Amino acid sequence: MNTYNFKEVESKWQNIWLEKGCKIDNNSMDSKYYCLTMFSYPSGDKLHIGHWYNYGPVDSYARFMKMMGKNVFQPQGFDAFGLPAENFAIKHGVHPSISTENNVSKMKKQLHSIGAMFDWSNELNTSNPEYYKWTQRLFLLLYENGLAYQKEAPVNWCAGCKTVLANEQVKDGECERCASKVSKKELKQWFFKITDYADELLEKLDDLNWPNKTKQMQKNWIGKSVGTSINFQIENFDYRIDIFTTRPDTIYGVTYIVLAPEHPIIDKLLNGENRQELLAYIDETKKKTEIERTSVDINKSGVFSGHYCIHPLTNNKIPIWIGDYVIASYGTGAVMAVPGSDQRDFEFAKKYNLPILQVVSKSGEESKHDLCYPDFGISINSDKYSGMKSQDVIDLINKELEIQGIGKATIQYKLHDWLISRQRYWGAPIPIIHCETCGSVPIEINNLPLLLPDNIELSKTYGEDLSPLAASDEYINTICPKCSGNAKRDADTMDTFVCSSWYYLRYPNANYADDIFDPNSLDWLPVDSYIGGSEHATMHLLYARFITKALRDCGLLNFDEPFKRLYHQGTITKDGSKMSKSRGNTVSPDKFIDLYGSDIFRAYLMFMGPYDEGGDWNDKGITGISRFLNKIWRFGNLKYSDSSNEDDTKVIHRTIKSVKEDLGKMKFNTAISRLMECMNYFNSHKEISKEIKLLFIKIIAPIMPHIAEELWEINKGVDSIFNQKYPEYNVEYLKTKNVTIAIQVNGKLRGKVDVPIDSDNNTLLDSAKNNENVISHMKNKKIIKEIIVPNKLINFVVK
Ligand code: ANZ
Ligand code: ZN
Repeated sequence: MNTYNFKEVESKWQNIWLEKGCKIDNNSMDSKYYCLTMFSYPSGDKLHIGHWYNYGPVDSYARFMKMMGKNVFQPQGFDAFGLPAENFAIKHGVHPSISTENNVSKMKKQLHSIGAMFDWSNELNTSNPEYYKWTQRLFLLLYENGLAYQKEAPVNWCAGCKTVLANEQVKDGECERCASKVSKKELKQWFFKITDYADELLEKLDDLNWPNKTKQMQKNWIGKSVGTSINFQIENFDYRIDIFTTRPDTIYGVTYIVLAPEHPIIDKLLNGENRQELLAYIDETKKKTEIERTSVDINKSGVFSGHYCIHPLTNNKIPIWIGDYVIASYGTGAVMAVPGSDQRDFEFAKKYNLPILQVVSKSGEESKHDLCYPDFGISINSDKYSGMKSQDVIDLINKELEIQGIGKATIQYKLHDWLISRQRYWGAPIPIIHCETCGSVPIEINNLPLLLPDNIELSKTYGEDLSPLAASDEYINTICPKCSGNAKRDADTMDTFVCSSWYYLRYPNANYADDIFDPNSLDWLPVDSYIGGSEHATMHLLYARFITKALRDCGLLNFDEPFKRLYHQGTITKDGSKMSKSRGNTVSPDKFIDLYGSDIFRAYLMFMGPYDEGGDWNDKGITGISRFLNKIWRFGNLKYSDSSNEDDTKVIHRTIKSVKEDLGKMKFNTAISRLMECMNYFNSHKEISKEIKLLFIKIIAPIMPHIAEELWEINKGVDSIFNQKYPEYNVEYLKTKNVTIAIQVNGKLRGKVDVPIDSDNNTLLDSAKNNENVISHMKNKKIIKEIIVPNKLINFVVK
């Protein structure tokens, strides 16, 4: 037997697989299985171990499903537009198209070394005009259907990246990427109307086979809140303030109104003598982040506006304040403050000496001290509602307000429309022309793609609200398609999350030239298993769900949800913190591939821990997997025995059963443990039956595909091992022999029990203690000692 030459064997099979193809098979659609890992992002560096951890084990799963008789489609591609790629290009002084191409080719080489069954004939690259042409088409579809619109909006502005960020990209008031402080700025921006789908996005979550935590995160992100909007008339002014409350039952406890500093009505209230003070205060709050403003432990601040409202039910005068704890973008940007029932209002009232009224209490009695009782209870000091359960009062108040025309039940969502325009270069240009006469005019499909010009100087600073594209006269100036007058192209590009919101629809026929995707390949959808990091729980996964629903309503799709089943692999950490380029703690897989080969590296990653937990990277254990592989090689080269031995058969069938169950649940680490036990059992064998040998090679094939394919060939298996059925186990061989155990109490035989051979002590004790005669002899006695002789006897010493 030769020693195993992984370099030769692995590259041999990688080339054969690539050539013979793992190409999509559009024939057996009944058993189709679309297995997708999240898009890879060629932002600069090569693949690190974290990427491998996504692609390697998932390929093992895909290979397993193939051997289970599924028609598996596993594509790959590159989410190649975006800020990190642009910044990388600027830093290295190359054009992003060139650096992206370099990065993609490096990544492809690495991906190739995984030896995965990717269908490269359907590769996608979002920065390719043949792809972004259809991203632009998607934009126009949404635009035509009223789901894309432009508006002036306060946006998160990152001075470091010189761009607008989505709310989701702001973490603790800082830019997720460069950690600069994020400030608010008014800019004209493009939005997708995801809020139209808020309810459906929420409701359909229940039907999805997704991790509960992720569903919960989406629920919180959508943030549905059932409440009431109420109109407060401003005294001596022809204006009304609309507030949103979830507790209309507390309306008799309103002692003041608070407006967000950004509230538009403030402008009209600013004519008093405290104008300067108000303006200064408003400026001050703009520097604070939303997190700072809403957090419970930060001191709330505010100023009195000098104006009053009239309470709609009591006609009392109540002061209007401006306060930083009210957020402009939620609800109506105004609240009715009930310091007796709301903690934030309570603190604010204490600080500024505003009255506190109790309108709900637990017992229905008023307490002697000022306090805040935030729960439901019995209404007090609430006119005709006093004495009722406060929860029941909600509907009654809503009715009264509605009859008077000053309020009604409404629903609010935390979810905002998706801001998709970016003042950056490396993205899909927005296919809109702005004409002074005709307004926004969409570019016709026949004129797509609207190409990104490549002669743009990127290292230059373009000023705060100027996209690099706006500086190019050649690009910006054009002719209006409607009136042929002079017009300007939109200068912004689309958020990369737009590119990745629909790519899974195009994969099954990635080269389709006639439309955004091939309607005849839609049988592949929805995706059967989608695997990727949990950091995408809200943005990408919510956007993709929205786009699927929007395209359905445009008549292009006939299903509601893109990803039937979602799985998050765990994260690989290094010394406790997440491996990522920005932290500079990435470990390159290349060295290990070079030293040990792809099979060992892949199996080692899978062996690190449960797949959904990940683990901390260290390479200490990799030699253990290396020894395991050598045992497999020795086993695969054993000479054949004439007949098979019964114990061998039993061991292999038990292994089939547990490994098959584990692989079906992506429990790779326990599957490998079983396989190791099995290999240890066979380690002293000098010969083995051909049947058992081939069975073992098939069981291990999804986990170590190269060595399995090689051993399959050496042992004259037909065709590729991956065209074989995954072995079935025979229940006959799973049965274990029984032995009879004698049960003694204080040394006298009191019973017998049959148990499976080699049962553990707990099983033995449990069955012994269930024997009636034994029970009667131990009645009212205390067990002092339990003596166990495995497979023979149990003796209870009692007193
Ligand atoms: C009176 C009240 C009394 C309130 C009470 C709560 C308890 P969720 O559940 O998150 O929707 N609120 C409304 N708009 C706000 C804004 N723009 N910024 C800050 N706070 C705002 O919260 C709704 C409640 O949060 C609303 O109900 C309002 O305070 C406050 F015992 O109104 B409540
Ligand atoms: Zn025009």
